[in-house]
Amino acid sequence: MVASDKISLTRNIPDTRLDECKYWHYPEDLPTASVIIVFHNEGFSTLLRTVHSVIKTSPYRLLKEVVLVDDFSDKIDLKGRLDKYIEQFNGLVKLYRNPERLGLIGTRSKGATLATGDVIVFLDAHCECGKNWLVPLLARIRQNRTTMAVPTIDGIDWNDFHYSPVYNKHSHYRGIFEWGFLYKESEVPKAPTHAGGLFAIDRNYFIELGMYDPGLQIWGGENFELSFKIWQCGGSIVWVPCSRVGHVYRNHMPYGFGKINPKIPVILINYMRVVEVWLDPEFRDYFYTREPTIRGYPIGNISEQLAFKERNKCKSFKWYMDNIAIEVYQMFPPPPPNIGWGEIKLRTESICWDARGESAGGGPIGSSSCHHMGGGQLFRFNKRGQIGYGERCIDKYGSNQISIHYCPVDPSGRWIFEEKTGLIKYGESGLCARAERVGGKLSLESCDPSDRYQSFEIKNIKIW
Ligand code: UD2
Ligand code: MN
Repeated sequence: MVASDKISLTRNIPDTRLDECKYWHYPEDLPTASVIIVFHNEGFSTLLRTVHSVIKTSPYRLLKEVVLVDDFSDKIDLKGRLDKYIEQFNGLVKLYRNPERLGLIGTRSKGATLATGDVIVFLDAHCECGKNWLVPLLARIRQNRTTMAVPTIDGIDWNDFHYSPVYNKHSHYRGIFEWGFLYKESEVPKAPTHAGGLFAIDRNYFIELGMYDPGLQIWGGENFELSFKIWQCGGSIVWVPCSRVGHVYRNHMPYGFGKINPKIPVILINYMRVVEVWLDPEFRDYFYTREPTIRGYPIGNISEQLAFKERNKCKSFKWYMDNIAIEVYQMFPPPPPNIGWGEIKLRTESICWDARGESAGGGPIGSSSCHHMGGGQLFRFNKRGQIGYGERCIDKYGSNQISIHYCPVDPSGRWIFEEKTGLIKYGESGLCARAERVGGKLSLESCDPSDRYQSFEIKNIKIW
């Protein structure tokens, strides 16, 4: 915010489009747009720079309104000062306030019902729009009202707000996912999913789709819900290279999740709703193999979503995988079943493998007292010898240490779990994992079935 406050609310940003974008012609009779910006405790200057930039870069006759929806912020400058500030826009900028925290997902759906334009365009409250960004999006929707049009996102630096492209200018990208539903991207044509924040869609079409599943809470997963729903039920998503919008990528969550406090992260509950509604059973299993602790968690009523799918004769997830998200199989092959998951614990003592906050490329991991809460002590051991930790994998480090690595594409590894002795062998190297009783050390030593510090069990944990 300190950096943002020093920069003009109406600054110019670089034109990051491909050269050819400057010469494209678009139809005259385009639908009108309502740009919807939902926010919770955003910086005043960042929010208003977004508003100014939308107005400055959009043709007057196509921008019906800018709809701001305040998701129950408590920052003082977002109250009276904001009301006052937007008076200068003479009604073009409308401000609504939630009487309680709805989360970004519910707030966006609410914004859609308040909007009056033909097309709604969602932006985060910390964006800046590039030259002529709106028109190419509207053109795609004019051509096909069941298309969601996604601008290409540039980066705005969190520290100094400098603006730069994040994608290689001459390549095209699209959004995909891995089996834990972490959002990923790959290079190419039509897009299986979208990052979530910035997109344009026909307003009535969005409402016909039931907007977002109202059971999704606060933040996360709504991009997959909407993507799967659109594709499986006959629509499409395109990434539009000539439409560029900058977004401030933050390295932390700047807000809490309000009053709700479930035993598993809200985002995982959201993912589960999406999985249970939109994935066929075999694909659901891939997700739960990757996120095993949450299987069975109560996710509320999804009958409305299932009825929608039925009513609209939406296609299967297999169809979606085979026809739209085709590269997911290659980039993230389905995970083989786990032979075990949970804490990797000494059989005779309460000492567990512990990632201790290390990440891929970091130092060696160790061991510590078992806390049964997952986190750094949650591992998955798959049928093909791979030990997984979140989206990463565990492998040898140096000559006899163990650390976190990026997983190979092929979901297999060198680990062998010997049920009888509890040895965790590193391939045929003759080395086995050994946790020291004190000192938190975890290393690879010569296998010795009589050494009780080499004898492990993989024990399910229950986090809810
Ligand atoms: C990404 C998306 C974001 C959304 C999110 C959740 C991009 C660039 N961003 O993370 O749009 O899809 O994933 O899946 O694709 N907000 C509220 N109420 C809340 C929380 C947030 O109104 O309870 C607002 C917030 O002020 C912001 C918008 O929602 O304007 C998106 O939140 P974010 O910027 O924290 O999400 P982001 O970019 O990390
Ligand atoms: Mn954002």
